[in-house]
Amino acid sequence: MQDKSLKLSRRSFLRGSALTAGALSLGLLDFQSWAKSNAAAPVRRIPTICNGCGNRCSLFAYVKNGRIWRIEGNREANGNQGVVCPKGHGYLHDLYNPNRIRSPLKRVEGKFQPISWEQAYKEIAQKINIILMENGPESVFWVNYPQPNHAYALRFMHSLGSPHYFTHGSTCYTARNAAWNFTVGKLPSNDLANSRFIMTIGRNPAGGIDLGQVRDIVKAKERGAKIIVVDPRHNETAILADEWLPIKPGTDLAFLLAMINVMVGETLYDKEFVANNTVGFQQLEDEIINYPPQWAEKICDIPAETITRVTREIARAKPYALIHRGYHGAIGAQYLNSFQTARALAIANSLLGNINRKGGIYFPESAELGELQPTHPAPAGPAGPKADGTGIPGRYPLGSYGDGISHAIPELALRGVLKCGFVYHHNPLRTNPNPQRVIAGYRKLELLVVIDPVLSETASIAHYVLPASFYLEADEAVDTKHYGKRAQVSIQRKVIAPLFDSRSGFQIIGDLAKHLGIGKYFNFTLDEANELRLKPLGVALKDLKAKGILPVGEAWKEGFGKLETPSGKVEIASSTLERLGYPAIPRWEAPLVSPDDKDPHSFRLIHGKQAIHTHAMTANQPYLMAISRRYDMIRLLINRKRAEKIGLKDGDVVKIKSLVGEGEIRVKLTEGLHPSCVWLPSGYGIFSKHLTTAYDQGLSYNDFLPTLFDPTVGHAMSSEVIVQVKKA
Ligand SMILES: Nc1nc2c(c(=O)[nH]1)N[C@H]1C(S)=C(S)[C@@H](COP(=O)(O)OP(=O)(O)OC[C@H]3O[C@@H](n4cnc5c(=O)[nH]c(N)nc54)[C@H](O)[C@@H]3O)O[C@H]1N2
Ligand SMILES: Nc1nc2c(c(=O)[nH]1)N[C@H]1C(S)=C(S)[C@@H](COP(=O)(O)OP(=O)(O)OC[C@H]3O[C@@H](n4cnc5c(=O)[nH]c(N)nc54)[C@H](O)[C@@H]3O)O[C@H]1N2
Ligand code: SF4
Ligand SMILES: [Mo]
Repeated sequence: MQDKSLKLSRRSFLRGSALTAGALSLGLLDFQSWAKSNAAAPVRRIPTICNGCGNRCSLFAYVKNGRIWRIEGNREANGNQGVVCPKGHGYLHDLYNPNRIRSPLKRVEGKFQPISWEQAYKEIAQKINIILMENGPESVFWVNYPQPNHAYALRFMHSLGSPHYFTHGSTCYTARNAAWNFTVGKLPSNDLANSRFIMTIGRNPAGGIDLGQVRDIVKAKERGAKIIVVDPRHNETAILADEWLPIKPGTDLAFLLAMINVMVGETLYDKEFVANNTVGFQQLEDEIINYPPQWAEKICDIPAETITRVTREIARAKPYALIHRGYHGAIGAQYLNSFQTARALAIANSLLGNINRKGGIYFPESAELGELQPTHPAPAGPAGPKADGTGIPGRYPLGSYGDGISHAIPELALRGVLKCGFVYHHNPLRTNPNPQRVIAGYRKLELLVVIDPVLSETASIAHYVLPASFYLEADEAVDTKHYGKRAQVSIQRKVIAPLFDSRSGFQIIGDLAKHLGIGKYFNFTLDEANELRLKPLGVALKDLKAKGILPVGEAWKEGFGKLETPSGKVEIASSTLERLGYPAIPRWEAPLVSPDDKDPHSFRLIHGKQAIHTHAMTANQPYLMAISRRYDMIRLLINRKRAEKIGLKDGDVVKIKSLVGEGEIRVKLTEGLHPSCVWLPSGYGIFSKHLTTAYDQGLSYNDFLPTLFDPTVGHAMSSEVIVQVKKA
């Protein structure tokens, strides 16, 4: 189902969409008749960036008579190398989506009124000034999707004197990042193309799309690499794999500990690498003896002989062998044991001796953008710590201070700590767990300003909504990319004039600053700022504008000197963790909750990306939703045997219920899912009535999740939920 949509060519994708033209009255039909009448018009080609997801692939937009004609991938980009994925093709048409906001909006007695930018800025500034006077700068927060304007958003918050800048990290990746940081000092990449043995654990680049990674996995496969996918679900990447290991969700730590047990017990690890480049191997030897494959089998449901065999196989291919560094599924922010699982994953890689080696886990040469100071002095940083407790001993010492714990914002608002917030390029009412609680928290704010092109769930409850330009309408901040063996710098460019009274994110941040009396920290134009940031990279802005993406920095080199860990080496045992009161070596830790084996209706609810949707952002795109419907993708996956046991047939409607939510959805019976869980695609369940295509289609896993904080990192533990599934 999902694999088919992935294979759709652009032409068949458009043809497929045309079949459902009834639902698309404003889109394709208009476009086709327009295309005919403009066939002879001259074409302009402008390089820019796709904003269909966080990959931000490089592309060329073709424009005719002020309208987007078509897009294609930029071949110079190390990541997408000339390719655009289906959601990129689809999302671009949201430029013309009738649901877009056309001017700033103010909520008056529950209804939105269009107002001018000037009025919006003035009123927002007045209200914030009162809040600042009464509650101090710490009561103001900013939360966003991490994107190229983040440096300016952070500067804005620091100018106000608030530490409360957040990203969505605690619902995505903070456990993974923390684990890699503690082990090797930073987050590495995967040299997939040169690997001879690739294992993915809860990472699905063909569904949670990364175009470069899919291409590189195919390249490796064509050269004879073995590919193993460890996932409770037969995911899209498994289609390329030699073997699928259907693991019981939440138990990857047991699987990895057993792999390490075999590597150590059978001396399959890279002895020279371990001796020269790691600390704590002795401690690992002492601990790992407790976790033989026979022990793990009972927990993770992968036979002991399989664990032993695949460990021997991957070790034979070392150092051209890797376990994917992971992203969201399994180790990002899902389970109580996600941090330890990610630590075990990093340690298993290190034992293969693959750190910063060809075909292994590597550190791309970094290329840092320049600073605005001294030309434009930076504000003094905020005085206090973040109220969410990130980085504070006794609270969330392993949490990322830079990201903060964004799903704690509703709690902090309910406690009266946060009074006023800006939400930019982010939709917490839909992408945070436990929406009732999130709504209660965000509603408690005295002032909520949302910056978005559409009335998302979060925008729908804001006091003011500021219409962000669609990405094709706005020049934005330059950005670096680290895919492949050399860094690149890229830029989002304005391709057409804004269709409505919208503004770029960069402009809105600067405008707000000026109205708030902190304009002295924003006394530069976008071009000036971009030039300063490009300066140390030796790139001229005009060249970047012409090309869209350019290589910068040094090419990658194998091997390493001192790592950014306290010992300068790979920390198999972490003295920092020990000092903070955590085990220096990963130990088995069960997930927080588990389904009741005796209850045939009890399942763990897990989820994942489908290749044609991004988070809760693209379900309002008529072309993409046409594909969802055509391939019947809005369903809950359930293991066939388990389903039959409770009298379910394919296509039946079921009721799912957890402690915090319930909902109804049709099921899809499959052999491709571990029997202990049900799997929900993560791109649906939109409840903003303003998003007319997406509204009330499918469910979101967040509806069923309680508000949880991992006790060390603070991440959302978004698969720690048990649901009852019954025929409706
Ligand atoms: N339901 C659900 N929840 C999830 C996930 C999921 O897949 N489904 N995934 C989890 C993960 S991995 C992540 S990373 C987070 C992501 O969660 P979020 O950070 O909330 O990201 P999106 O859902 O992509 O929402 C982005 C919002 O930005 C708006 N937007 C799009 N383009 C622009 C622009 O150019 N400017 C501005 N100002 N706004 C823009 C969109 O309209 C949308 O409202 O969610 C987590 N939670
Ligand atoms: N199409 C699409 N692509 C995207 C995005 C998107 O929204 N849509 N978002 C981007 C972002 S922000 C992110 S974070 C990445 C996410 O990329 P991934 O981390 O690859 O995405 P997920 O689909 O969340 O999870 C991957 C797999 O983990 C499996 N899984 C769930 N629980 C477990 C478990 O306990 N153990 C194991 N071994 N597997 C488990 C799921 O079945 C799923 O197949 O994708 C990026 N690319
Ligand atoms: S992966 Fe697809 S949606 Fe995401 S940036 Fe690239 S082309 Fe756009
Ligand atoms: Mo993510």
